[in-house]
Amino acid sequence: MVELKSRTKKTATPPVAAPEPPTVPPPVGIANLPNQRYKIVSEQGGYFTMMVAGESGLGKTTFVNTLFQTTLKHADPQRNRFSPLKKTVDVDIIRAELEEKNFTLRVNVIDTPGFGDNVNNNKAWQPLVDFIDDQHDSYMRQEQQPYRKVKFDLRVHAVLYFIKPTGHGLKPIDIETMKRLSTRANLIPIIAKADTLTAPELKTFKSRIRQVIEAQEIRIFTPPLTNDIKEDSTEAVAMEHARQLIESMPFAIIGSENTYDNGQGTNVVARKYPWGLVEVENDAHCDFRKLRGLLLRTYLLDLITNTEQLHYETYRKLRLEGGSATGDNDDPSLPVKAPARKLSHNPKYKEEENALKKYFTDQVKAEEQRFRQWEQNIVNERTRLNGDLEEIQSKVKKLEEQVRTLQLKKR
Ligand SMILES: Nc1nc2c(ncn2[C@@H]2O[C@H](COP(=O)(O)OP(=O)(O)O)[C@@H](O)[C@H]2O)c(=O)[nH]1
Ligand SMILES: [Mg+2]
Repeated sequence: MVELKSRTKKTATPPVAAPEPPTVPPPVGIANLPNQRYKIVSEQGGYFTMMVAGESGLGKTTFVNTLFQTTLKHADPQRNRFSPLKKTVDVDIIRAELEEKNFTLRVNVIDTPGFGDNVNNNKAWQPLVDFIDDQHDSYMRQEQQPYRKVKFDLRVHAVLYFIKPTGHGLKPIDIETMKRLSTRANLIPIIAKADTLTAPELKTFKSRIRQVIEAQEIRIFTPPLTNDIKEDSTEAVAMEHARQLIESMPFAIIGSENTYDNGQGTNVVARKYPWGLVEVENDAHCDFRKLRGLLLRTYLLDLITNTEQLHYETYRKLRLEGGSATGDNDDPSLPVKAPARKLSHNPKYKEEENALKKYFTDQVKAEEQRFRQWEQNIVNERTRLNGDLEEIQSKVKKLEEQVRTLQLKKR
């Protein structure tokens, strides 16, 4: 695993404390959270775990580096692999630490290189879903111990699903994967490499995706909206901010690890084209700032509480009841219900079972071969002994003959 400190503390514009544009009301920074909630988080260590998912080459790694304004490097590539899932999709765990005032937020990023790279992408979502389920399972087991001190908690608070900027629509694998992820974690779909689409294309693409998400009943994370609030109150401002965020979904994202002079003497994180710069932190160019604000600032606590109170509780209930919360066992998009079902349905176990079967057959074949060889050896030995016996018998005959001749001569 990689331990690193983001440059948050040192840079002039730290990712967590970056000023928001005038159009968006300034959201509450993580250090300014109401005391009680702040306490809850800090006592639990201020952990936030986020998963990035989607096809290779969509800019997931670049996005993570952009988010933490640093290049995350793996010291030892072997140790970064989450071994149980090695065979299909690798799972990299990257740790970062964000500091704001006296508050430290430890961020775990789960990267999933290799997703959807196979010729047959049927069930490509399985390793992602397994990872999320396994974390819930591990947490549940630790909680069931007599001393309920949870030492290891990698429950995923947010899954960023990267959608390819085709401009057409969602692929079946996107829909299937998002469906399954959304019943287990807070799903945030994003349009990758938004700079490859023109503004009108992006607009149409966004609305198409929204339609599919709605039609397929994919439950994406949305900032909570409450009615009955007084106008001009802080809540009203927050509601307006939430509404703006919801309207921008799915967020269009641009990632870059380079900075360029924007012509006004300021260095900005951007992608450079012959016709100009596409700025990551410019709301007119993409939704990067909105997403960062949602993740690490405004809705961080909602993502965490939602994970604990909705997704983890659902998982726990399903596992303990041995049936789904709705009483309907057949929805494949829901988390696994009972260990037996998981065993038989999980390709990981299927693979192990097949390997064991093969091992057993090979062993039996080898033993049979050994037995036949042994049998053959015995036959050979008997033939040899028989041959020897005949030889000895004929020698005896000859000797008897000689004895008789000698006796005759004697007379
Ligand atoms: N045009 C464009 N290219 C990007 C963007 N983000 C990343 N890339 C490029 O896409 C390629 C793949 O990026 P990478 O982060 O390795 O993708 P990953 O496989 O999803 O982790 C690299 O050449 C990046 O420079 C983006 O927002 N726009
Ligand atoms: Mg990558």
